[in-house]
Amino acid sequence: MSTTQNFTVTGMTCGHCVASVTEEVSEIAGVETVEVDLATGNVAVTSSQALEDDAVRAAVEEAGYALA
Ligand code: 9UX
Repeated sequence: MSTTQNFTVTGMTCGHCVASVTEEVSEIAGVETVEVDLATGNVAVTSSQALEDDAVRAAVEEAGYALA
């Protein structure tokens, strides 16, 4: 059973930003899919377990961006 959680990332302005965030968030344990909407900054993450906000925050910051 997968769960979907949505986060808002600030600072993304191009497709390479999207790729970086997608790559980092995808590495979090349990994550199955990552869908990033560049226009809104929404990041929809499906995972096999609930994600800690701090884990997502760390991944987003590793990519060079921030959680709203
Ligand atoms: Mo695109 Mo994003 O050149 O920080 S990678 S703006």
